[in-house]
Order: sequence, then C-alpha cells, then structure tokens
Amino acid sequence: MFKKTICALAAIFAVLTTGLAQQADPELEFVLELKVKLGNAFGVGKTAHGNRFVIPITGGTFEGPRIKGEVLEGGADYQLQNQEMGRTDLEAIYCIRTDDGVSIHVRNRGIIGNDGYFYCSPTFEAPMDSKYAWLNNAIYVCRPSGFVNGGIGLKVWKVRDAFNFESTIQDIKPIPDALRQPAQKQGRIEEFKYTAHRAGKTLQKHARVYLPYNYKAKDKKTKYNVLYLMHGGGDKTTSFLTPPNDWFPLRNVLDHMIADGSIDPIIVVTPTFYDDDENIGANKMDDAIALTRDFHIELQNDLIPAVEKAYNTYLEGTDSLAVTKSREHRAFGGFSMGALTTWYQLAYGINAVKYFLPLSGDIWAYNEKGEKQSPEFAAKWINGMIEKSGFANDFEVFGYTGTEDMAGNPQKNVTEALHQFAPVFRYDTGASKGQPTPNANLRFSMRKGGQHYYGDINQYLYFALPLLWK
Ligand code: FER
Repeated sequence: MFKKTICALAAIFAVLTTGLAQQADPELEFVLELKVKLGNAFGVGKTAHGNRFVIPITGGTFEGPRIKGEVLEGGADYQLQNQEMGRTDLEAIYCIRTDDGVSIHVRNRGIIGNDGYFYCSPTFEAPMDSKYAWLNNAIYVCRPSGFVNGGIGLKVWKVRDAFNFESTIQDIKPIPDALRQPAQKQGRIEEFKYTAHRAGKTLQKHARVYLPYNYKAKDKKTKYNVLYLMHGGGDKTTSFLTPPNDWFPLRNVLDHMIADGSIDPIIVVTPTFYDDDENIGANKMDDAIALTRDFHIELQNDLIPAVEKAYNTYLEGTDSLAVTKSREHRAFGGFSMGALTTWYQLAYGINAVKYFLPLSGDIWAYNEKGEKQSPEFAAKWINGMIEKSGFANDFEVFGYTGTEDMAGNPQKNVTEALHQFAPVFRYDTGASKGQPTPNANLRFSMRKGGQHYYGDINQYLYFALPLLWK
C-alpha cells in the first residue's frame, strides 16, 4: 500500500515537473451525440438515500466524427432526488454498439440541479483490441442536446489540452559535431535509375539511395524500412544526400545513429518530383505544385516497385496491394515543397505510407476556382481525404519547423487547424515535454531560431528518426 502510494505520487510528480509552466489549458473536443429512447419511468420510493427513480433505456442511435451506431436496449438511468441538496443525481448504465459491431459499455453520472444545471461525465469501456480503444482513457463531459420523441439527446465532449504555441517550441538538440564527421562504419550511396510514367510521358529518372553499413544485396533475409525524402523547390536528388563533409551531414548522421543503435539500419531514398535534376517539368510555381501533388502516383506505380524490388525491403510483389501491405515499413518526408509533397502523399497516397515527416511546409488546399484556401479549409479537406481512405486509424505525422522559418507560422497555423477541425488527427501536446500523449498521431515542434534551410532540417531528422517505427 505504502509502496503503491509512493509510486503514484512519483508518477504525478514526474508529470508536474516536466513543463508545468507550459501546460496547456483544457478545451472540449466534440466526440458524439446520443439519441436515447426511454421507457416508462417508475419510482422505487423514498429510500435511505433519497427518492429513487428508474428510467429504462430502450434503444436509440449515436453519431460522431469517428464513431456511430445504435444504443442497445436493456440499460437504465437510475436517479436519486435529494431535496436538501436541491438536485437529482443520475447514473445511466447501458451499452452502445458501433455500426461495425463493437459493443461499448457506458456509465454516465451527473447532476440535474433544481436551477437547471444539467451536466454528466460519462465513461466508456471499449474493448482494448478494437479500433475504439481510444475512448477508454479520457475524461468526458456531456449535456442534453434536446428531446427527441420519447427520449433524450445528449452531446458528449472529450476534455483535452488546447493547442499551446509555447509548448510547441522546444529545444531540438543540435547535431553533435562528432556526428557530422564521417563515421567509421559508413553506408554507401548509389544512383538508382528507374522509369516513370506521367501524363502519357515516359521519363527516365533517378533517385539517390543510401544503404546502411554492412548492407548485403545477397542477404535477402535482412529487410530494411525505407525513408523517402523529398527536396525543396528548385532543388534536386542530391539535396539531402550530399557527399561526405558537406554542410548538410545527413549521411554521416545516419551512419552514426545506426552505429550507436539510436535507429535501426534503414534505406533512405531521395527522389525528385521534377522530370530530372535540372528541374525540368516545372516552368512556373503552378507546375511545381502539380508535380508535388501528383508525386504519389509515381511513388506507388514506379518508384516503390522499382527501388524496393532492387533492394532488400518488405515489399513482396509490385502491385498496389503489395505496396499497401508493406506500408508500415515506409516513411515519407520532405522539406518545403517536399513538405507539401509529404502532405499530398498523406492526402492521396496514405495507402502506401504509414509515417509522414513534413519539414517546414504547410498544406496547400484549393477551391474549384483554383484559389488557395485557409488552414481551416485545408484541415477539413485532408481530414475528409484520410477519412475515406480507410487508414484513418493507422498513420503518424511528425511535423517540424523553426520560429525564423518562412514556413514556420504557416505550418503552425495548419497544425492548429488540424487539431481544431480534423478529428482524424490527435495532436500530441506532450511531445515537447518528453511525455507523448497516448494514441497521438500528430506531433509538432518548432525550433527556436530554426530557419528555412537544410541545416536545420537535418536537425529535425536527427531528432525525429528515433521516434519512427516504434
Ligand atoms: C510554406 C512556406 C514556404 C511552404 C512552402 C514554402 C509548402 C516555400 C516554397 C518555395 O518557394 O519553394 O509554408 O509550404
């Protein structure tokens, strides 16, 4: 008992000491609305605790952004009138069943004041192995949303942390000097040629491929996760994977991180959304945007089948089903226009990739007239795309940028809009305090002073790569 108390206190203390000053205020996120059918109430009478009433629950429906289904018959709302306190305590116990057949137990306790104050706090008990397990570990509030014939409407919200700009600013560690230097155990970089098909054109293209130290083509049993990294506007396949001793030391950092065990050996592929390294195919910004938007087609149809068959990866077969089956072994990230490519990959090609790293870039979404829209519009648009993909419960975003980066505020604003208007995203308010939120799939941090260039982007990768494939 004593030991347990100490442990609990230690846990609370740990939470409190990690960044209490930056703690976000709570806010409510709408989860679902219930329409509960009620039977005939009956009174038990005056008991030792008060005046007891029972109101049978006979059915109904519920619906929210991530869940919907029916209310099952057989529960009841047990009410206790307490004259001295001027209120009625209620406790409704029943089950709901989702439209895909998952039963969830509900226990909703609250008060109805004689002054009309009517709030409850429901708890949900969903099977841990179901896609609704996220309902279990949160505090909810609920209040009536009107009466429907013979029943009651109830809206339910989850209490969560509000988006807090201060808490997104964290000290992303600089890459230690030693890790910028060539490592003892070095991977190698190959130029990989492949054929791409776009809009009736056949293109001879290439990407750079980083292979970790000790990669052996003949050792088919050792398979590698693959990270695709897209360059920014006007850049090329060499922008991320430069020769050793260059300013942007990603290949050295990868060698060191693999050698010291902070990441598992991976293959990194740096393609281009242009026709080739001379930026052909984009005369104007509009062309470049279209190329970033459509790159997911080339990735799925041409690049993944070619490169992941040539090297030892988890891809088995080359069709879209094979690409989807191996998606958990794939990450896609990029800088600036490459970040835009990443967001479009998430919107259009989530079936091929599980992990997304938009680095200094926001989501560009357009109306039918081709006019660029607000972050709120972008958030609702990408939410709809992910919702209908069937992968809404199986993706992760690691977004990073800097306070002095021209994409800093745009990415911050779009992240806030995702938190606010895109229910498929669960923003990780704890990431910057080293206390990741359970079930979070949207991490976002801004580096103080971070600018719009590969040097800072390399630092974000150094910070983020150990978090992938966990
Ligand atoms: C952004 C700010 C700037 C962004 C891209 C850019 C995709 C730069 C684009 C370019 O000119 O190359 O938020 O997001």
